[in-house]
Amino acid sequence: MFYDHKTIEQKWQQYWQENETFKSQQPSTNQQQPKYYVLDMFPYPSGAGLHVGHPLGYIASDIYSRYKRHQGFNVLHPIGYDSFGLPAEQYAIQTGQHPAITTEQNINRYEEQLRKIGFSFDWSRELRTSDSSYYKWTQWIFIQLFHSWYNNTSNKAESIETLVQHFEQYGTENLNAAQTEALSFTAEEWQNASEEDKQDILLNYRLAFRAETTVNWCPALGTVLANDEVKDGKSERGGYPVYQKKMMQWSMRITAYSERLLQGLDKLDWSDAVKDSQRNWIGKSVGALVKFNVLGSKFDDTNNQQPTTNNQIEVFTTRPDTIFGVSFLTLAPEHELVAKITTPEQKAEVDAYVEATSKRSERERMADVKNITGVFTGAYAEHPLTKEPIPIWIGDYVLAGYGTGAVMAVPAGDERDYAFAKHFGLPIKNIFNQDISENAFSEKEGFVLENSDFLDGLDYKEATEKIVAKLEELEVGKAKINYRQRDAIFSRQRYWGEPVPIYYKDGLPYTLPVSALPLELPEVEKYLPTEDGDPPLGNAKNYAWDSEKEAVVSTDLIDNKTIFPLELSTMPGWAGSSWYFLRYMDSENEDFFVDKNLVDYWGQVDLYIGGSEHATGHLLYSRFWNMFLCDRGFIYHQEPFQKMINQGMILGVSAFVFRVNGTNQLVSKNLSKDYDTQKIPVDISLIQGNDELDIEGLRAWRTEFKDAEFILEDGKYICEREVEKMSKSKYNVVNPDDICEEYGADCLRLYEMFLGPLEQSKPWNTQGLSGVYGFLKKFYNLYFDGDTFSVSEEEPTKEEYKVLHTLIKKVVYDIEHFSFNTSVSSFMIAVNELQKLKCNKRAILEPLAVIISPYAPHICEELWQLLGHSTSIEYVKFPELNEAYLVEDEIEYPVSFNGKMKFKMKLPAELSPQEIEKIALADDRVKAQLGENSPKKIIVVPKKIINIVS
Ligand code: ANZ
Repeated sequence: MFYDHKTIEQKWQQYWQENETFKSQQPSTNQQQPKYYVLDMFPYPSGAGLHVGHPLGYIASDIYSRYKRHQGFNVLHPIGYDSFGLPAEQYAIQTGQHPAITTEQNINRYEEQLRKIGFSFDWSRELRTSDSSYYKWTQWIFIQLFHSWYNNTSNKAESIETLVQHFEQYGTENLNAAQTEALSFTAEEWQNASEEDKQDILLNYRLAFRAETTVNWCPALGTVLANDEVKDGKSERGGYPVYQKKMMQWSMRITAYSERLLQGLDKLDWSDAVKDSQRNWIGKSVGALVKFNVLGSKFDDTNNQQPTTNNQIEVFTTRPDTIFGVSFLTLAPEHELVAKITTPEQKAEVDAYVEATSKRSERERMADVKNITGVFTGAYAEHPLTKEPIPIWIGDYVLAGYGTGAVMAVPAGDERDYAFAKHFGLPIKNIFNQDISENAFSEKEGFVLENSDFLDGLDYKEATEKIVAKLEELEVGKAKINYRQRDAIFSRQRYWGEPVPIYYKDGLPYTLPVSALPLELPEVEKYLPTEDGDPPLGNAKNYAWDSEKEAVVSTDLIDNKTIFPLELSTMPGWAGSSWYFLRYMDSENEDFFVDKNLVDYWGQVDLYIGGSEHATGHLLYSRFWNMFLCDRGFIYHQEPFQKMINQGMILGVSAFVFRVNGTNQLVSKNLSKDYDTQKIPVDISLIQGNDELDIEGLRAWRTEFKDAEFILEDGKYICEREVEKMSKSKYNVVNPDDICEEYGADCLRLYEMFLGPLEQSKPWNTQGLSGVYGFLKKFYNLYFDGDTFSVSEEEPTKEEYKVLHTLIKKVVYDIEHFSFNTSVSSFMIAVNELQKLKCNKRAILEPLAVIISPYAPHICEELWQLLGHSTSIEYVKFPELNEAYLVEDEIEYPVSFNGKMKFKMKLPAELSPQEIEKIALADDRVKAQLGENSPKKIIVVPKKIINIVS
């Protein structure tokens, strides 16, 4: 029978849509079905549509979802769109087209493509982060963060009200809070403070707060970028230069959660690679803070060379045990004490150096280990233990934003300090405090660190403890844990993002009332920043807050009495994606972001599939917001994603032609080495078999090739091929629509899985599809006799049952271990064997369709219907393994004579050793081997061997 994939697939896609086959059940109290939540990372709907690399993870999660439905779970398998973002905005800047229109078009295209692949999504829960019904709740979460602080004592976020109560009663006494800077005031001072001062103080503790921060400013994009959006000093999108700039920005106090984000990783079933990159990003360092008093310089009349407590340099060190080896101090050029302590002689040099450093980004400074630069300030500090004077330098290898922005330099223990000391001829001390400049570093053994008397005989840990105790006793230092992770900057100077629900009164931020949400994105004439340098929302005519009417009104009406300016920046890309997994549980709720009962029922995402490139962005921010919402009692799980699998990439096979430099000649691959050429990527649709170029096609593809001359080999133009990331910009994408058209979605699904283990990267090869297509035809035809559908009601043979149950065992194991590629080969083996056995028995073919259906759902639905069923195959119980069918009934024994195997003998499996011995001795072949000899001994190992000693 002809396997008409097109008709079959269209028919079932329509059936699923009309019948809402994959809609998850909302739990009701009398029927508590076990749940399973399978989530894909939702896509940004780009204009380029999907290529075959995109669905890889979706196919895997779809197989798993369908398998879980067969097992009786109420599966939540939703889809939506991360639909705010830069490309739509840039397109809007270029064309004036509203980003909402482009986004809508792209989403429609995505949906069409996704439906064609037959995914079992619950489409009724589809969400879009750019819909105001969704971002209303993103704004609501922002408001909750604004009205919360982090109490280090209770170790969780609390309502800002509890902080205000603390201030009312105790001021800052006994307060242990996550904060921008340490403040100190009494209850009375708080009570007497003005409203503005109070608001200003609270900003120091809010989890969403404003502060002056050094940001990655990208003038070409007109916006601030997150660290993970910057690669090598350039914007990831567009490759524009990025500069460091100080700006007032909204930030999220994610650092309050550093330790919990770190500890939580231990319990997650994620890859080590992703966990490690989060650990590195958080960057926990255990060490100490140590204070060094700056010695009054001789130019300071009041305090000639005496220690002064006015100016103290605090350093963070991970190696307090090396304190006797401190040879100098190095401050970051931006350190606030630099201007105060620099001596007049050194001022010019220091100023010039500070100016020069401001032009370099932190990344550049960190990456540049070869170029050692620095300047002496002319000032000295006193060593807290030895009381000796120590020179104070500035150097750009010390970063202003890490630790305290100052280091105690131990050239005998730290490579950068060593290089700095060598470069400037500074002393190098061992930790006896002896100068060892000449032999501090041995090429062979590295650093030479010896213990002082004080530390004699102590190991590193004991020495560290002893020094820290001493510093604490002298009140010049204390133990300290430092995290590299910084607070997350939350403002973007862009149009196409969530408006921040904030207005400004007397320069201070206030949240809009929740009842006024959503604060809709206003219409603007231009999507560029305003002439005054305000973000694009500054162009909006209607974007002011009337606090009496509680409404957005014309910007002209701002009087700063009752009508106030609104925040003009928007939220970053990660806002909407930090909680979408919660919204799917209750996507249509208009009264709350998610109903408590539903979040209780659906709990966590049980399986999350997506790319590992989100390790330190989305996956960290989502954990942070989730923990926060849990702290505030809105949800019940600390961690959003219990298990995660990161799919590998599908690679494209790019094609290249060689243009002879300075000419319009293209030379074929194997002749190109004789010419001076440039390699140019061309569209892979122009390649025929054996890498031959469709020359006329190329001429038509691009005008630059229209009149090109071709230097051929054997009458052909052969292209170079190279495996690289599949991407539209490399002209190597394969569109899944074409594959669905030619081979069908079932074939695409099976083939993508068949390519190799899910987590590995693998190249795409369209030619491989025909093998899988052949399998589908063979499978389909098991159910037909010629053109007639034909299955028999006869009882299957043991052999047929064995094929079926071997398959059940294998596939269950594979799916449960996410080894989807190996299942596909087992399907092929099983279908081949059943074909050989000419099996058309219902008792085999019905379960066979169920087993294959998670992978190739359309064909299996069709067969299921032909088998006489009137409902979808989706909820049929997955066939159960019966091990009895796998037990061998005959064993093939190797028969050995004096240890040498001579022949094999088939015997029933259940015989006893005595019975085996009897049968063996009566066998003619055994008699012939023995000849005249009589056997001395017969060794029978049941189910293994027979050995005859003569
Ligand atoms: C003395 C010392 C001796 C250090 C030694 C290391 C080895 P992590 O692990 O990254 O936390 N440091 C502190 N603040 C710095 C800053 N703002 N910029 C550059 N370096 C800074 O590293 C902490 C160590 O890096 C600290 O411990 C300090 O040098 C340096 F044998 O202090 B150490």
